[in-house]
Amino acid sequence: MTESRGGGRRALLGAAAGVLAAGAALGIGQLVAGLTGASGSPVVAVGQLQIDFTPPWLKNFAITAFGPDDKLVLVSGILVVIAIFAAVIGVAAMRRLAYGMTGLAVFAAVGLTAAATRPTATVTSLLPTLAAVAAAVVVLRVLIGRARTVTPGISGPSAASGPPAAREERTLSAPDMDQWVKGPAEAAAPSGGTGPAPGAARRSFLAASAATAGVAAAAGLAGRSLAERGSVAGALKTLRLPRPSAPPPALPAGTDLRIPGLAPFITANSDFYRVDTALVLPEVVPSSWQLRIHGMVAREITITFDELLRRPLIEDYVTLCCVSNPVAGPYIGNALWLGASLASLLRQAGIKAGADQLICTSADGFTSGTPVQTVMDGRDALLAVAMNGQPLPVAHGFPVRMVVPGLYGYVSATKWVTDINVTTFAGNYAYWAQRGWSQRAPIKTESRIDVPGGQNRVRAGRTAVAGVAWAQHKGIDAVEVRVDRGPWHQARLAAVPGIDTWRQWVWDWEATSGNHLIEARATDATGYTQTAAQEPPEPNGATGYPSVQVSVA
Ligand SMILES: Nc1nc2c(c(=O)[nH]1)N[C@H]1C(S)=C(S)[C@@H](COP(=O)(O)O)O[C@H]1N2
Ligand SMILES: [Mo]
Repeated sequence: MTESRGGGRRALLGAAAGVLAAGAALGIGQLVAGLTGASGSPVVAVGQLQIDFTPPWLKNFAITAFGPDDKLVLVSGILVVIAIFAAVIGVAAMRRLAYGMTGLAVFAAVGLTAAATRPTATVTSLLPTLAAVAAAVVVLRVLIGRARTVTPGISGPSAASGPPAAREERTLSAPDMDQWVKGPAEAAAPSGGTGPAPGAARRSFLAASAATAGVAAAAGLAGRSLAERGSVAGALKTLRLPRPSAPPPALPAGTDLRIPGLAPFITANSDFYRVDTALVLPEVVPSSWQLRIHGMVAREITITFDELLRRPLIEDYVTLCCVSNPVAGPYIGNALWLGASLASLLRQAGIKAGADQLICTSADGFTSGTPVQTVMDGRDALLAVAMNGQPLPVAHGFPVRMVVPGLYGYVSATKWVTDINVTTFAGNYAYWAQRGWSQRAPIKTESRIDVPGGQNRVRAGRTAVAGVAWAQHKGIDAVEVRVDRGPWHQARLAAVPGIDTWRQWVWDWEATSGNHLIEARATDATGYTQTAAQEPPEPNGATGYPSVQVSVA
């Protein structure tokens, strides 16, 4: 009994030493990331690696299950895994320091691989992980050394089987200084000297632990604030946006039916959905931003932010939509975008015959593959610099992103865009196309029922059924609603400024008591009616009628 309690205490101290070593690693890693401007701490690198290699079904699950919190869930998950692994390393190190060091080497290998395989990796990207592992090595050595003076029976499994008195003696025999010099594994062997009394040993372990935790936290916080220094926040505040050379289409009266619960016609920037692979938002200051257009062009072009702003700017309402949006899902939003014409810039570069795809790369290495023909056909394909009259929020691509009406975001809406390679679809796959999604993905004609929503408890009598419908760059011509698979009824459509936005609709329902199924379907201006066939988001967008189940009292 005494033995198992001693073993339990040894394991506990080892685990604590391991977790503290990991904490020191994360803190120091963050600090070095902040100092060197490496794109992120080891945790970020590992998280990013995980995002890039997540199979599409899992990515969909994460988006559906955790929504906007998916990144928080990922980071928390990584931290939990690290803590467990670190505790195991600590316990192993109590038996033999070499076991612990081997565990740290595995940590180092994972961290370095993650950092080195980022598309934006340079040699400095490895520094945070290297510093983190060095910190972990030092902390583990020191803490394990002290932990062993606290607990008896430290020199391997056989030690625990000795009589209590013998073990006590070994504990007392490890001089504290030796551990710094030789390392705990060797120092722990009985040497016949006198060691600290148990109380002093415990205090020494606690003091070292507290110091480690303090240094780790301070380093982590300092790293965070260093990373934010020279951030885009200042640039965002001082940026003055030019006025559009052509004003946006006048917003006709009645674009917004103002029905409680119905998505407003314009989505506020703060409410706009966000989907991207960036665990840490790229911070691109306008003064360093450049866009290079190259590949199958007559003249390569590199344009600065100031030069972009001097071009004629267009302002237009465009509804963006994510291919991962499930039927009736939230990954869609409508904004007023201000930007330069992408087509005019490409005409200046001179697209060579045979080119049919733009591979557009962001500052963080994401790529989208956009059809040349779509960008050039006269629609407002923009290099956007503003959203709803404000400079682009960092999360939405500051300082410049692409917006192409009619295409899902992953094939058109590259945020933080810095490079456009004019090329072909044949043999060239962008980020999501490499992961099994379609190379070409026009937005499908779809609709959503917003009202009734919530608990879907409705009073008998006249009730508004309302929602939005979209078929970007085709336009919505009709929305129909049916109850309990009965006949279709025409909904009333709200006004729209053009064909590139979603359109609100409402139908007045004489609700009768009981449970009812309400469904909707949209018809676009080409005469196509959205299909009832249910398809999942992958590989090119979900289909099926949106529906709500209501109980009428
Ligand atoms: N750099 C970058 N741009 C990106 C993405 C990304 O992961 N990285 N995701 C795309 C996808 S899938 C969508 S749906 C839109 C979403 O734009 P939003 O976050 O501004 O709503 O951005 C697109 N642009
Ligand atoms: Mo998307």
